[in-house]
Amino acid sequence: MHRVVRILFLADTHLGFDLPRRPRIDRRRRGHDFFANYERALQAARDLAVDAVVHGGDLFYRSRIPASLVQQGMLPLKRLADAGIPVYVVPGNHERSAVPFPLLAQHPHIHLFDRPRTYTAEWNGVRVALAGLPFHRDGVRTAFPALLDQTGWEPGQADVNLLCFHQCFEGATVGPQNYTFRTAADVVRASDLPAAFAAVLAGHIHRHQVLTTDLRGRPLPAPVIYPGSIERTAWAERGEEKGYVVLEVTPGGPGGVLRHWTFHPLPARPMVIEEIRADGADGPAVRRLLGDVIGRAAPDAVLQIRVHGEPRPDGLEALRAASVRALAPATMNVEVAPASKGALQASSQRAHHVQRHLWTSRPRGAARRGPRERRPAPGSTA
Ligand SMILES: [Mn+2]
Repeated sequence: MHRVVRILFLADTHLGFDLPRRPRIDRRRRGHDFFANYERALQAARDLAVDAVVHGGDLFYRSRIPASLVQQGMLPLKRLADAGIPVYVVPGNHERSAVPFPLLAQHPHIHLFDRPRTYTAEWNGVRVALAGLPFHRDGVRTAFPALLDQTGWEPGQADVNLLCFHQCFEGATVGPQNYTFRTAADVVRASDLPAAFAAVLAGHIHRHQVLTTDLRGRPLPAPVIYPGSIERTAWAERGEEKGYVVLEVTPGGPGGVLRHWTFHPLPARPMVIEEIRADGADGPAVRRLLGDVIGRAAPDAVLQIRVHGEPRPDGLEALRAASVRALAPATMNVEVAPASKGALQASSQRAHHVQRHLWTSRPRGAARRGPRERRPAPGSTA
């Protein structure tokens, strides 16, 4: 018998993102893309006949969600569990660290890290212990060693030890400028990671990455795997590939060995930022400029058009959201934003609304920062 365990690991699915029940305006909603990729990843778990699925948190896009959305999001997990593939779920910051849906906990094959705890299982003759904790909002940096103790994990408790959480880890990077998480209160220290784990399965950082060294370049006792989000949730993620990870662990060493991992990309819609110069432009001129950039973008793109300068009044009219959408294919998401403050009253209000809409799902904890750390644009972790 091959003493190998295969686990499909996904995180930050943000179900319900841009999926209003009663939309005020008729435009393409990105929420369906999130659901489609979620289903693709879980279907892969069945096709690959993995031994278990781990969800690294932020299953839903916020904590208060309609019951119908909970049902819709839970159904694919229940199908997996019904098929005999156990599912482990880490509550993320968008679940407020306590998943408000008792359905999850009721299924015998769905296991929730509703508090720091350790689940054990045996697959293919390999005893596996999965220690995990729900998202810890305040000062995880100092709290982490105690939280880890509270999981009840022990060296030698199984052939393979895995650790699951939804936190920033030292050295993780996000955003177009490769912002690096270092010493802030919400960043888990590399030196607090015990040696006896085969791998850390982490959610929260939306960029896929596997960390193998600390900030000084010293090897970590175990790789920290971020599968990243399954779709782009913010402009800061526009260059990132999206997907999930399949990993293979096997006995060996103090807590097992990560033998292999593979990143499986999912189709994510292209996000494009274009700039136009509209100073003094009238309606027809603005529509021409918009038509040019819209025509250049892929028909399924998520497009932001940044406008420089102050157009004439009818040019401003042409920049209203509904007018812009009318110029774009129905498959495209398009929004207009002012390139600078003070310009474009009408569209800047619209842009403000768009940003609030995009960023209301930002975790409260993300606002906390260390004294010397500057944060990237909101939404890049979340
Ligand atoms: Mn998230």
